[in-house]
Formats: sequence, C-alpha cells, structure tokens
Amino acid sequence: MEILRRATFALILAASAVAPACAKGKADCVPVVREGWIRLVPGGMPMHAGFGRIENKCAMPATIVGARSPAYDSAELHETKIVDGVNRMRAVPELRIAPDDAAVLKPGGLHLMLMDPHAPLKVGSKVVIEFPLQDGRVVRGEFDVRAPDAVAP
Ligand SMILES: [Cu+2]
Repeated sequence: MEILRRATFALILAASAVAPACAKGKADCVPVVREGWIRLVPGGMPMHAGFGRIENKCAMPATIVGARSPAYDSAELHETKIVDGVNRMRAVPELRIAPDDAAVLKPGGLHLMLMDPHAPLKVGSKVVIEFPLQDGRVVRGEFDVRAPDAVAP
C-alpha cells in the first residue's frame, strides 16, 4: 500500500512538473503586446506612429499578417530603413515571431503606421490595436496615447 501511495505521489509530481510546458503549448496561446504607445504628431496631422513589444511566449512561431484599429481608418506595419542617407519606410506584410522571441517596434525601426483617426486622440487615453495572425487568431493590444515629444521608454 505504501508503494502505491508513493507511486501516486510521484505521478502527481510528474504531472505538475509538466503543466507549465502544456500551458505553453496550448492552442489558445497568442503573443502579447507590452508597453504599447502611440506618438501624436504636432499640428494634429492624421498620421501617427505606434511602438511597443509583441512577445511570443508560446511554443509555436506566430506570424502577424496585418494591423487594424477601431480608432483609425487604417493601420499598417512599417519598417524604417536608411537608404543612401535617406529615411525610407516600407510596409511589412508579414512579421514572424519565433517562440520566446519578440518583435520590437521602436522609433527609427519597425513601427505601426496609423492613419486617419476617427476622432482626435487625447494624450493619456488608450487605443486598441489588433494584429491578425496567419492562422486566423488575433493579438489584441492596448496602446497609450502620448504627446508628440514623447520618447521611447
Ligand atoms: Cu511608417
């Protein structure tokens, strides 16, 4: 009887040791947006940039295939690159994030281009931005609205 009890105990231990890995591999695991923020533009220009980190803590890679926001007419993922000394932006149609990796959106690099807000945005308010994944699921993030002179945290 004692042996059986010990075996059961060992089984419970094994099960709990495995649990975090199971949670990580769960089908509903999606990347998470952290430190999201939007920088307003002086003069109320209707084109804003969004920054933050999209962390993939899941066991599988995730591929973001776009962006959208209920607060803007359109949202796109862009990348800024210096070509021949000139700042150029290009659209990023797909953004793959490996497991335990993160996409970092920051001034001068990868960013969100947010066009034509439906209403003027107030500093300190929050905007929801959604990133559809290739598999049909959606990453949903909250972005803080900051002043035009805000710098990256
Ligand atoms: Cu851009």
